Amino acid sequence: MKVLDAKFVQDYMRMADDGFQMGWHERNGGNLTYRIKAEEIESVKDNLTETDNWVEIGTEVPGLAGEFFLTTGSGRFFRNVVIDPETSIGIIEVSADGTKYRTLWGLKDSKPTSELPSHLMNHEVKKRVTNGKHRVIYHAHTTNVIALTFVLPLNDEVFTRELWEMATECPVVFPDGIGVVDWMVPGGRDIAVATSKLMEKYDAAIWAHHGMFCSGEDFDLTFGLMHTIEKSAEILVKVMSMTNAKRQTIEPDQFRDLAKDFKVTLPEKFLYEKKDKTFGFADFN
Ligand code: 2HA
Ligand code: ZN
Repeated sequence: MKVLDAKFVQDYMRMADDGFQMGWHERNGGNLTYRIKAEEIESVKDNLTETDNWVEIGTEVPGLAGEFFLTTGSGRFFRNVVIDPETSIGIIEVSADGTKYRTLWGLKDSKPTSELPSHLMNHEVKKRVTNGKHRVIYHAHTTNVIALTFVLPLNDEVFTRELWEMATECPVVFPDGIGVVDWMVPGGRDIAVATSKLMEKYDAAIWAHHGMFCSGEDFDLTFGLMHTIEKSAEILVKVMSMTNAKRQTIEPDQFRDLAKDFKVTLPEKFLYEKKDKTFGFADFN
């Protein structure tokens, strides 16, 4: 089968375009990687080109040795993924020692995303902690989440709790919470290590003043997670624009009731008693 006819490639391109339509991918902002299933790579193997051009990843991911990924290209625009896929995206293979990759299809005049170390280290953690279920890592420049990183204390408890409070579905969609990484230089191993540590316990991590990383089983769930969190952040931005204190909100015991009915476990560290009705300001600084 031609690579572009494969369903996983079609689904990937649709998600990339959806992200662009949401306004999360200005210029070359954001990146998307998918860990390809054995039967999927088999279905397109006649259209892959093997070379000996192995390139350093910039970190080690032995847990992904021999895995194949569909990835956006460095400097490429999400806006162009559906228009010019062979230039904008490509298929890579990770070497047997997990330190290098080679390109097998696409990425014409390009290379994989500049955030490849973060993507692959996140994939390695998620593959391990979900027994291979998670396959998608998505990085987007979500406007409202970024805005919040200028005003909320940069910690997991405040971001999780405040975003949970903004929409009843949130604790059901991301019951484990959200992690936050302080501002760091993007593209390198340090930010990859910090993010992948958070991915041990969360499916979403916020990069202060930059954007968000989400992990999921498939394109729908991963896009849906990004969308839900960013929507909640939009509501929070609107509320904070109207007032410096909530008049009413969802209270800790109400979250506990919700958890029971929806059969999710909500860690108690996010259900702290607040000192006042501000946005975590009085509880954390
Ligand atoms: O260039 O979003 O973080 C794409 C990015 C870097
Ligand atoms: Zn980015």
